[in-house]
Amino acid sequence: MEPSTLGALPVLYSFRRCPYAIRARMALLQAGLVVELREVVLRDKPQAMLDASPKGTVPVLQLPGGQVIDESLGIMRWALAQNDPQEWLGQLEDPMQQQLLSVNDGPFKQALDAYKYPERHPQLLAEGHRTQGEMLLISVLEQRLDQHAFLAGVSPGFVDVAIFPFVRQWAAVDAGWFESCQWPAVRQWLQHWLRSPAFLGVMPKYPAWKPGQSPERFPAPTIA
Ligand SMILES: N[C@@H](CCC(=O)N[C@@H](CS)C(=O)NCC(=O)O)C(=O)O
Repeated sequence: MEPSTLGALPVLYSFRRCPYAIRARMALLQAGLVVELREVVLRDKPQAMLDASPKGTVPVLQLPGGQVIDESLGIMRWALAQNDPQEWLGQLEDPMQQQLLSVNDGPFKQALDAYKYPERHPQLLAEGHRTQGEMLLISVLEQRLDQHAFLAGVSPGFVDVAIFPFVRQWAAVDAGWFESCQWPAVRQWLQHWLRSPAFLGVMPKYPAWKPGQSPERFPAPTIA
């Protein structure tokens, strides 16, 4: 393992706009943890990252002892196992929350990719893929958010952070359509997250990491 030059900090390989990496960083922030952040260029992944996790997806968290966690939900769980100030991990025992996560990460993510890149998924027009996303997840979120401000209940929770970055992408595919769509509670919830310190705190830009460069700390020192 390549030692972190920020002492014994975990190393996070990340990509700023990736929804999986966003939720991992949000959980690290929620847990109050500090890591060395290595911003990855996806078309030119660093060898050190591929050595740690050959499957080549971000985020990847490498702990000082050598353990590697290369699934975003695993990184979220690990972070909150260190420190869980609002007891988010307990929420995962709720089957409804697990169901939301698996729909988001499975069929909804597939519909999202097809909606973003309809030319790669010509079995439907973009609008057809969008309707699939609405039926699979957005309508379910709307129902829930009509009852309380967050998916987890009256306060934000694990599922909110885990799902919001994907809905952010979905809304951005056709922002004009989203602004006038029939999902007002989802729109309000998304607005909350886009303006939240939790999201803004994980979105500062980092230069692409190169071996030997001086290490970058996450959260950025000014907001820690
Ligand atoms: N199941 C993984 C998925 C991560 C993932 O697919 N990340 C994308 C970026 S958003 C990626 O690294 N893709 C590899 C590539 O584009 O080369 C997780 O939850 O961490």
